[in-house]
Amino acid sequence: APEWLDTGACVLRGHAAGHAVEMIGGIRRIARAAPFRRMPTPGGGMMSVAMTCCGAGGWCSDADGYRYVAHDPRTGQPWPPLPDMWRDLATHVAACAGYAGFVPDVCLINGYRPGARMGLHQDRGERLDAPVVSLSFGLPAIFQWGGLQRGDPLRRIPLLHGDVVVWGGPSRLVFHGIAPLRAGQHPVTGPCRYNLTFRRVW
Ligand code: MD5
Ligand code: FE
Repeated sequence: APEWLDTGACVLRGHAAGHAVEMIGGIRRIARAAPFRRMPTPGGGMMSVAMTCCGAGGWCSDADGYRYVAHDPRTGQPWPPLPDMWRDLATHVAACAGYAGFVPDVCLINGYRPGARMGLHQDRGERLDAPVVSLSFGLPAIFQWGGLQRGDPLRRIPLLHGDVVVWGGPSRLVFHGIAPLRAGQHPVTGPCRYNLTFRRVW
């Protein structure tokens, strides 16, 4: 049953847990073709989260800014394909949250090690008329959920192995982030957390 965070945004607790082993295998296969990398930020810093992508494009950050690109700048190759089973799972969980007909074309894969965090931001480089679907695997994290203004108060929501978050509609542009990951060991992922976000870019 969806747990509503706000209009348009919900958590489906544990909905992806049964797919974890297969999805972690898929992440390892994708990472052999398009390795996880930490990217520079336009502000001159370095992201603590390591990322890779699959599908029609991937998200890149450098001194010039953020954008989606159709080829992996590290290899010059197209990003690995988005597995059909991943696309179907994202379509299914989006429908569970009331977003029928969501078909993602890009999946961003974030790899967190202890201490890695994601600062408060909005995701606005994609189609804003489509929701985003997030799947979490491995170590738990504290998701920071704000409002439409950067200064709005934050709610701290634990995201555990197998949890799914879907947000769209009036919640699509909320500011959000991930607090620094606490060290630990998870039976499926070891010392890491993985987050997959499914998006419609084109
Ligand atoms: C993560 N990822 O767990 C986080 C949060 C990202 C990102 O924020 O952009 O890759 S996943 C839950 C989430 C993601 C994006 C937007 C919203 C929630 N939201 O608007 O609430 O690696
Ligand atoms: Fe985000």
